[in-house]
Amino acid sequence: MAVLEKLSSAEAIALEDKHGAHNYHPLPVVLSRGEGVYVWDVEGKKYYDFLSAYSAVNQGHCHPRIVGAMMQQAQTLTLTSRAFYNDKLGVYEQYITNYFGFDKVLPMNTGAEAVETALKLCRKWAYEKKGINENEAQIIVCENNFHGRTTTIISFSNDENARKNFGPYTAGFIKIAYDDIDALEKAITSSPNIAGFLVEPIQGEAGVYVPAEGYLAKAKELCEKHNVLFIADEVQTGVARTGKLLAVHHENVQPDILILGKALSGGAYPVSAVLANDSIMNVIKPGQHGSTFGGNPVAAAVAIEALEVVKDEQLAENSECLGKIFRQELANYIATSSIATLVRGKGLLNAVVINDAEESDTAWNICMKLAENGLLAKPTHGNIIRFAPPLVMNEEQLRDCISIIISTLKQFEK
Ligand code: IF1
Repeated sequence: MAVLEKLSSAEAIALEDKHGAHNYHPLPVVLSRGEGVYVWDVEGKKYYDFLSAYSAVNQGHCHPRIVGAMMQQAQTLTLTSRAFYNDKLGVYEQYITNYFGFDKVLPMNTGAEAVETALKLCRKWAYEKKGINENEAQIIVCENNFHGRTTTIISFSNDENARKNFGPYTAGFIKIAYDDIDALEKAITSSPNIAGFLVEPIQGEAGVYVPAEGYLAKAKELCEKHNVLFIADEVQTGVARTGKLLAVHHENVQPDILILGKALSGGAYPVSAVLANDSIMNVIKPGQHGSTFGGNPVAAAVAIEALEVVKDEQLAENSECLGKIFRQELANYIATSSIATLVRGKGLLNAVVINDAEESDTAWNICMKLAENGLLAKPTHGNIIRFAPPLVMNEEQLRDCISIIISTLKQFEK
């Protein structure tokens, strides 16, 4: 078989099974093309994409402006490393810092790398600015967090699957309940060694858990009062996904450190970033942190275009508006449903809770049926389905999707 010959779904799956590490359990759908809110499998079946590569493809698949920027830069200069300057990075740095309102950015590639960067930045700030004794800084994190897959990040995960047998673990983290402001106050005041509070404004992997209104604003206030850095992981919630440019904007919060990834490139290229003001970012000096690919000219060109698209196409406003319709329509259905119990979320980051045990395979079976009916979504836990389409969807498409979702759920009513 020629390497580039067209494969059937079964052949593609068999190849991954035989030659790839088994670190994922995908739905058995093999995609070969994407455009806007749609993807097509190798047999030509068309689907609505309701995962958007975990919110990386907010701007829609293969957005022509983003692909255009990428192609143009790829033909001109792809990588210099940071050993030399390039003519795109500074332009991008100016653009993104103005866009999000920070003095400086540190460019990386993946979400996990950006989280690592934020943790290192926070620790260094704690020793050099806050005056914590070396090696004693503590960072507060939340139960059921998801921040990535590195050894340090999984050290403060409480997902056994993500953690077990990957030890020894990195020290220096205190875990508290999410959405519990009293727990945060207690932890912050428990020791003079608290350097930062790392939080997802909405917990994605935990099942699109939206904290109580006011939680983020109060958390920021507590951090300010005790000279602790408020670090927002907006890798998943950022870049218009929740109906605002950033999820923290729902509560008018400006984090001390902002972590972005995924949709920063519209899913075209791995681009992540850590943003902070000078008083924090300037603790990092030459040689103290970096990455071969971080801030490369393709990433810079792609990210500028991806952020421009978000503004020009008013994706935050669209996400806010369509999200309300989605939750309203689903809630109406759920009121009389025995299979679905709850819809929650913000903007176009939503989840439907299925009336079954967390360890059940009901959500998986529903997602298999949704795929059959032309809509791709993925369970998070056995009884929660995440619904996160590209933000370039229009109302007619959304209503079409809602009817697919409801008619599919109806097939599972007892
Ligand atoms: C996978 C979840 C989503 C993230 C937040 C950092 C990262 C992520 C808030 C790391 C990544 C991904 C990774 C993906 C599954 C996915 C995910 F279900 F696990 F939670 F999106 F919902 N911070 N989230 O959500 O970014 O290093 O991956 O670029 O396959 O592991 P990354």
